[in-house]
Amino acid sequence: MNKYVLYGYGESVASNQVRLALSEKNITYDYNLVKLESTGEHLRDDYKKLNPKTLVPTLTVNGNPICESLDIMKFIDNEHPDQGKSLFPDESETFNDLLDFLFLDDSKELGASFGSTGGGISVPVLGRLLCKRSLLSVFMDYYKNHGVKKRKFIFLMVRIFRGPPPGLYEKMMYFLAKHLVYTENYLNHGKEFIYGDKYTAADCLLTVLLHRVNEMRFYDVFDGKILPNISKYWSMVSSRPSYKEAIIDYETGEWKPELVALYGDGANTFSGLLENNINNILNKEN
Ligand SMILES: N[C@@H](CCC(=O)N[C@@H](CS)C(=O)NCC(=O)O)C(=O)O
Repeated sequence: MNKYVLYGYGESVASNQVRLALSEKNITYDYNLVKLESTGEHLRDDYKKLNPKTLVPTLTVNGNPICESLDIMKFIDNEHPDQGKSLFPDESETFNDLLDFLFLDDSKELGASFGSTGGGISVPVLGRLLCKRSLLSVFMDYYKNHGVKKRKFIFLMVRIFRGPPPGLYEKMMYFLAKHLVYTENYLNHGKEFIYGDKYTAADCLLTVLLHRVNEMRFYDVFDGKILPNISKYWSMVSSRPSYKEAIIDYETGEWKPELVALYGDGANTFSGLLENNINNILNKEN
């Protein structure tokens, strides 16, 4: 029997997606928390040996690392075809395009797909967590050790501006609106899950992205008024036992106080802009 150890962070999109897949497949594993912006544990040599890009998650299988979240999910699905949900039902272009849209591809620009927008809308919190460290130590650590070249610069900017650099969040509100409307239209198929009648890896990816939208307090997205399909889908996926087991139960507690510091007990201050963008896109379509 394989021994699985997952290295991840609670409030990480890609880690949540893998934990959700493991939960839906009923796979047990040991877990190692790797802290990100607040301490930079992922940039240390011992972790970099496992994951040269210095990203989470990593799954080790009998000591051998697999780094990319989608590769981890595919490996698990292949190893355990008869256990839990079958996450990769086919290899069609339609399914792969959907995964591409939802996957956090670190080679894509922030906002280019729904997956990379999940990172983009998190920047206010990431900025506050980075500010737990001095500018100099963030600069040295990211510059010297980060395994993805363009992220060295992005994180440094986010530390300097203590959050999104000017204009970035406005841009993210446009991209997020666009990807939400695309998802809403996709769900017009009227089926229960995003790829049809069966739960798949695409649901693992989408559930986590919607969780991030909710966590960043864009509550209007879920109230059923502007995006009714997404609202219905969200109620269903967030009621699955895997949602609590893989996402809520793994929260580190680092994000909640930062969200309170940013927004008190209210909605994201950019919610109005997001809603305007969604309405503009919907109006153009009609
Ligand atoms: N394509 C990668 C992306 C992983 C990724 O971007 N992970 C983020 C957390 S969601 C991370 O490690 N961020 C820390 C950093 O870039 O310093 C995957 O899907 O595994």
